[in-house]
Amino acid sequence: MANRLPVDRNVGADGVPRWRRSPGGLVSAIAPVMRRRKGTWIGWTGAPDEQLEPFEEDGMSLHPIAQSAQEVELYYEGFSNATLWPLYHDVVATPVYDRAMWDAYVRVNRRFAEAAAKVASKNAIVWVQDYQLQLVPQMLRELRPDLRIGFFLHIPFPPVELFWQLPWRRRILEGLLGADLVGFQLPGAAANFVRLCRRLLDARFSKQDVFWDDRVVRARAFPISVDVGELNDLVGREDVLERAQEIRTDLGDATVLLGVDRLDYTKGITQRLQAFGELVEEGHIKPGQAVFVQIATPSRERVEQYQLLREEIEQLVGRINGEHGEIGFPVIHYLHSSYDRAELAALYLAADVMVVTPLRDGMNLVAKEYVACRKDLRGALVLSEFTGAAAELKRGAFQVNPYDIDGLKGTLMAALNAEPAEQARRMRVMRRRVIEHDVDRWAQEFLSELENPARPSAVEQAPSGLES
Ligand code: GDG
Repeated sequence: MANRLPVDRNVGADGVPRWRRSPGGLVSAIAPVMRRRKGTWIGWTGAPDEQLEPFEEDGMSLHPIAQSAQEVELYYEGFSNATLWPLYHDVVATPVYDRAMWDAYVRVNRRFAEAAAKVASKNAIVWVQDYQLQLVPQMLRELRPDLRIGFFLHIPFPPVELFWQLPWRRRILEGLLGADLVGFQLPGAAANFVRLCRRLLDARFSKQDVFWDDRVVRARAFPISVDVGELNDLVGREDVLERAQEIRTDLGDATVLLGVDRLDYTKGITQRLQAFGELVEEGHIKPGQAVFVQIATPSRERVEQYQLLREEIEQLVGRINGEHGEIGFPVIHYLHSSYDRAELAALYLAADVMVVTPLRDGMNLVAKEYVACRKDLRGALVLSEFTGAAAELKRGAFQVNPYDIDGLKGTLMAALNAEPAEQARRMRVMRRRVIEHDVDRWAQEFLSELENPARPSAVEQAPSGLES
């Protein structure tokens, strides 16, 4: 179960609507797993006021959930993306706390829970995804105590001090505690969750287990990853290799720095463009010698903070190009558009430096995709310390604090100047990690922990290891 189904409807040039896989980390990660396990995906189609029958698409069985236009505004754009999203990302934007938004969140979560209660067979496994559906585990357990329920949070889970702001903090925690297993990207997030259960609900706990309602709720870290096989196939394709070459030629054979992000204020796009702009302004980078390609995939376009961010970034790009570009040589190529996977793979292959500078990010799959695509061992990854991916890739990436613009400039230059041997050494370390821990392994580990808890009965261990 996820807020969105993994497909978007697009109207083709012939006027015929077609489904197309939607962008975003969650879909990239879960779609291959669902296809292989032949499960049913419960989610919203993306269009308001639309009630569709279940259908098959892209090798998956899809079960649509309706949302009214007002629910989209209050539950999705509102509570999910104007309240929880900024709150869980270190409050990098100010969260909105609004009671009507909360009411809609409860209503839509209940609808999802009721749909799953109807669709799931006896003793089925239900895997609930992400911050939009945090109340579903508890609601579903009340309706169907026979189910085994897992929850995975794709974004960071905040520390006690920040979570405490949320007027409905208890309800969210109780919602999550309906699951048997609550998964996070990093151990620190799981620890934040357990600490909150203790502080807010006075729950008993032992290490990463919370004792609640005569059950054990396990909190664990499962760092998500990418479909290495799919990317490997893509970068082995002749047309993708040719396209990568074509991109480089179109960019005047300049050194290519690349950013690929949903247009989101957590991604640190402004900071990286500012740093690059200053390097050009100070003459460290000459127009024509290096170009920055920034793909900014449209996202949450009706949420005000996203509209403001878009204006800010477009002004910045316009200013930098206006001041430093030359005819035929803009210094930044900014593309506010969505691309298919083959084009993304070609871009990754064309990039000398991949620039990933979020202010906070649960994991960041773009960083791992870049690594997975570079079997030629070329290219350098500049990676923010505030991504989940940094925990795994720190030995090979050029790590950076994106708030430190001077540091970012220095790191960009170091990455640009890295010798091929150093690039290869760093890339090899990162590739080993990503190849060994791909998305299949992530899903396997989560699902087998859900199906067969690794430890014997945690309840029996509770008295000895109990902390209060
Ligand atoms: C959330 C968490 C966590 C991007 N543009 C296009 C496109 N993409 C794909 C990328 C990548 C995915 O979208 C973006 O994933 P990220 O992980 O970088 O970021 P979020 O969307 O914020 O994802 C994040 C993730 O969930 C998984 O748990 O890592 O921390 O915030 O796969 O390639 N895909 C296509 N066209 C595009 O234009 N097809």
